[in-house]
Amino acid sequence: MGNTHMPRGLHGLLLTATGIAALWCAAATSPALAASAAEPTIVMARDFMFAPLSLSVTAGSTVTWTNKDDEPHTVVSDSGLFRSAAMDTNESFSFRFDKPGTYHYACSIHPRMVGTIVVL
Ligand SMILES: [Cu+2]
Repeated sequence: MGNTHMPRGLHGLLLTATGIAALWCAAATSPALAASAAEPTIVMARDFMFAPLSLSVTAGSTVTWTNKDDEPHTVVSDSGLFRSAAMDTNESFSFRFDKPGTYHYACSIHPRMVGTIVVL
């Protein structure tokens, strides 16, 4: 009696864990899908570059920039649409793009750091 109950519960747990792992794997192994998913992310990591330099998202997407660099960076739209404060290491800034178009931005501290968001 007690012998059959325990393994059943365990089996269910294992199935759940496997399902989550499979989902996670699918997301991790398809960067193209991840880029167009609900939470597109741009990282500032090194070489004073935004990665990716150009990102395409669908209208209504919220783009998050995360600073993984030791230097502070900002994200400032050329058209004045959005402007972040200075982000220190591991700080983030998010902006929701509702209208299709091409949006150029730069880091106000390092003007050569430029990037583009294309909203489809
Ligand atoms: Cu910068």
